[in-house]
Amino acid sequence: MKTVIGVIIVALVVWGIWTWMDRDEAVVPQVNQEENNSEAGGTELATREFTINASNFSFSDSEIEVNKGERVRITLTNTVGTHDLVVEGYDVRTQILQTGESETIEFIADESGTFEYYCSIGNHRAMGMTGTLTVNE
Ligand SMILES: [Cu+2]
Repeated sequence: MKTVIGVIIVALVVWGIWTWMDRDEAVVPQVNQEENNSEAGGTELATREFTINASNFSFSDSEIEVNKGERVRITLTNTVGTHDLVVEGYDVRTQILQTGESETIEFIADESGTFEYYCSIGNHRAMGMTGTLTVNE
């Protein structure tokens, strides 16, 4: 009889621990699932690619448009002169490129609105080396 009671007590203790651990675990996967979902959303970001040529004194594309949350990839190729590309309001810029050089910059368009991009060399901006990035809500 003592043995039976002993077995029951052990069984209850094991069940108690198992239940407690199970509850504890049940909370964690839910949190992980939410994190995974948002991560999955992150990897599903559409990427918008633009190839822009810079010359004296203009960009080949003066208007580019994306949707909010998309990844923007801009490849700037400098065909002649010394130029760069700065996206105002997004704190993104290429390095200063010499003739024949190119550089790709990438960022997430996480803010909607209209942003000017321009060449920051000398007075190039004033001479018309500008463009508009539109990020639709
Ligand atoms: Cu320039």
